[in-house]
Amino acid sequence: MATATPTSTPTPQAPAVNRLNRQLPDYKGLPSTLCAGCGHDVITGQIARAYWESGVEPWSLAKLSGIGCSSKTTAYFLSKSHGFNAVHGRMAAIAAGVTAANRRLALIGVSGDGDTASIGFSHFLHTVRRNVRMVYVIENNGVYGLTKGQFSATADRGSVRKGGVDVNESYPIDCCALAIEMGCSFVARSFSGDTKQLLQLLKAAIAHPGMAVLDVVSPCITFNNHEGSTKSYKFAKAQEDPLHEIGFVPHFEPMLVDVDPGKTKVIDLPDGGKITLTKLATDYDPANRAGALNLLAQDKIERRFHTGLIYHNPSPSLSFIEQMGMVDEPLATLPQSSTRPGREVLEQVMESLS
Ligand SMILES: Cc1ncc(C[n+]2csc(CCOP(=O)(O)OP(=O)(O)O)c2C)c(N)n1
Ligand code: SF4
Ligand SMILES: [Mg+2]
Repeated sequence: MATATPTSTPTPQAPAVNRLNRQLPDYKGLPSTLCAGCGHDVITGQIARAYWESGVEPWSLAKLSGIGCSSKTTAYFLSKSHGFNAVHGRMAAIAAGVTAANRRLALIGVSGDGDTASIGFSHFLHTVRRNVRMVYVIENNGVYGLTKGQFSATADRGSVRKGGVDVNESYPIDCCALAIEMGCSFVARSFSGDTKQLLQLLKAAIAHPGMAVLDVVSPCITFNNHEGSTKSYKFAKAQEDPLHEIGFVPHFEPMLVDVDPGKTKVIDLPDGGKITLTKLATDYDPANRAGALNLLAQDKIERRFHTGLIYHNPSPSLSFIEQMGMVDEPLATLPQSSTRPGREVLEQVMESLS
């Protein structure tokens, strides 16, 4: 005789929430219109998760971008945040304006290797050297994906275009090396196929009190995923060499892991958060600026591809708005008496200049 197995109704699990009692879907955006399998979509998912885990209020954030498949992605995360989609290559300049107008907004900019290293290159460099406080993500696929796969300025010398005919003869621009040269205090490289590392780097970048540049190799599966490309998924997967295993503990969470000082270096951040770097094959010190530049130069020669926190200065220089002496209040909330000084004030200024 068959016996009935007792069944019970499973207890519904409460959805996971962050410290603001918000769920992960609160940090998502519109459905992506990119090609299925595009590396950029993976980065979008990690950006949403990083802000969720960091407990940032969506309305306290502004998302900025330029033009390109990568620049479209700001529509696909944090739909409750502010957003500005600039013309091609001008995202960095807009970011400087946004932070000057309202320093209380946190900023994330998403750009492509074309948007940043070609048409927007001077804006990128000056924004780095002015230390505009923002997370600046470069979704680096070595091509102009949106306009059908021309080589970008980050394409390695000798890379072959889809179809196997065109070979890139120009030297590549390394946005990480240039960012270090321009005084950036947080420079990281990652790969869209390494989601665990990318998430930790994004969270550390969000907590960083200065400009944080993240160059993420993000394969364009439609135009740059073939033999002869050094930004294909297969090449990146084989060549990715993490410098360390990175962890991040935000200021509002206790540090629960036991740290072996021989293996793990803990970096204390000004807000109380911590970055942990656990040694892998070799010792790497991201505080050594010359060492970081040397690593990147060697990578270029040897066609290697190191990922992780490449350079970090725990005491960044004054940010752009601090250098400018901007007031704390958003400019739009200031009274006319502050924004339109009268004739006497202008006369005093002229007098002081004579
Ligand atoms: C002023 C201007 N010049 C050229 C273009 C054409 N254009 C659109 S996107 C793009 C390059 C995009 O490449 P990238 O920034 O690497 O983004 P991806 O599509 O690869 O993610 C170019 C040249 C444009 N939109 N505006
Ligand atoms: S063309 Fe390339 S970069 Fe653009 S969405 Fe498709 S796979 Fe992504
Ligand atoms: Mg590109």
